[in-house]
Amino acid sequence: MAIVFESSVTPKLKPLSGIKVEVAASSGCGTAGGAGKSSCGSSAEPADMPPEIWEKVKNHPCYSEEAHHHYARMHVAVAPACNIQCNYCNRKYDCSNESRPGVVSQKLTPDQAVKKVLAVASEIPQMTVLGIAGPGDALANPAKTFETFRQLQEKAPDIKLCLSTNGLALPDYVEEICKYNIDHVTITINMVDPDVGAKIYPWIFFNHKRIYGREAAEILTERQMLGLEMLTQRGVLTKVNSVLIPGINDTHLIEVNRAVKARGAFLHNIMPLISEAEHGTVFGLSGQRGPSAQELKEVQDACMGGANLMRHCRQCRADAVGLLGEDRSHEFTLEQVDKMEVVYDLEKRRAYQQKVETERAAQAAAKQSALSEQQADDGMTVLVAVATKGQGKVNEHFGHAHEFQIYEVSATHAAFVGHRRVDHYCQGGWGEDDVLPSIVTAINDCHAVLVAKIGGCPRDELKAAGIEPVEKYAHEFIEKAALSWFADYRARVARGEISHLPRGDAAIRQGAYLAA
Ligand code: CLF
Ligand code: SF4
Repeated sequence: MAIVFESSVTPKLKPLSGIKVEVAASSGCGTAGGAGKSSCGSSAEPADMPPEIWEKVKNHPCYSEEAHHHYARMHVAVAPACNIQCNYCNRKYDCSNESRPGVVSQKLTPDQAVKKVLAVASEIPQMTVLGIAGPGDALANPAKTFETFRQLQEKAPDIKLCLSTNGLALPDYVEEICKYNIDHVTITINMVDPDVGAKIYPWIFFNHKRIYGREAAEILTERQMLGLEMLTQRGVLTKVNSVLIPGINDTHLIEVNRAVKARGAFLHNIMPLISEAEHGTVFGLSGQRGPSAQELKEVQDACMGGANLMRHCRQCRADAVGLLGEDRSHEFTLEQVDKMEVVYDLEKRRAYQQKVETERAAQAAAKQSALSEQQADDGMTVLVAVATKGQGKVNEHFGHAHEFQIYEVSATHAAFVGHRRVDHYCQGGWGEDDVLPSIVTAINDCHAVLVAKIGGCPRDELKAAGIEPVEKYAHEFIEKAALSWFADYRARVARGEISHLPRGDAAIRQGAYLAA
């Protein structure tokens, strides 16, 4: 398995261009797919949507931000072929619409895939969703994709089935999708204007022939919109993924957001382009850059009020296993699965998930309590970085974090707005000083970093960079910790002990990260 591993972030930050904000029309929450209420987003709660929709999203880690701290997904790589070409894809690797370029998966037959799913489900009871997301396009490989789903529907009835596609073949398979109770479908839609599309897609393969340029993009967008409409009419929760490509579709994504919302998309996931030259993609080789953290956030914020936004995507690999921020695929290779004794115990899985629900309720209550203790809102909003390894808690050592979760905090809210991947600072007992600048760059837009523990050296460097390291809230729920820190921070500002200063931009890490 060839994996490209970046050793450092190259911070190339530029001033923000100032995207014009156009708020898309809203028709109220609880319409098709629960879309419409600007505040619900992927951090929605039961009160934000009809019960039958909540049932579908509550333990899906991609469709619910809150769930992604507790529940895991897995992908099986049964779909190698693809019917289009994206300029950010190199076919030596997996489909970059749902996974990072530079990652290659072990391809499986449907029988091998089903065996692997049952093995993972017996080992990881919080694994609730099985997705087919490549390594090519799920619907360019319909026989393998649907055979896998057919078997799983029978053998693992409690696992939600999820499918990701570029949408070209989607209208032809909507009935099949419904037949196997596939309740969650993702379509990657990067444009609704063929002139923009021609810059992203050199060709498609449609009706037995290869079609190029604008004509290809025109057919693709028509098929994507038709497929989306057909799915939402049938009550399938449909998410749209868009790759943000600066200078090509950045401002255009606001129009995409409006178009997909109008067709009933449940969620819109705007992801940063990853385009390192070593991935050998057209964009990588031509020097097309990805967005900075603030550029990504600006586009996402500009889309608020349109389709609900997902901001917690990890651009995971086509054979990913585990929580979104972790990757346990290396524990479940075919060789290892063959040696495992698999017992699919439905009751045990349910009992475990019940415990998770109790913990989630405690987390929500802690957040409400911390919000009720805030002083009056004075408009101050900050970002804080959090080191966590799951369960919705500040429970990771600074030096062990391979990502930081970013929360936006004010007197009225504490919400997940993104994540930043980093290299481990701690390398087997000592701190890797070369790594520290890249971590600072990754969380440079944050006022504080909440950790379970941190050593003296990184603490001093973070302080020097204007980022406050905070251990005080170790093992507390994240939102409560962030709100408590924020209340304390505001109090110190009010007493004149510190000054509240604006922060700068941050860099989004390029390249794939290695499984632990
Ligand atoms: Fe997989 Fe996609 Fe289903 Fe999730 S991933 S098929 S909806 S179960 Fe999730 Fe991974 Fe982002 Fe995809 S974090 S790349 S959005
Ligand atoms: Fe590559 Fe996926 Fe695009 Fe196909 S749809 S070209 S596999 S990124």
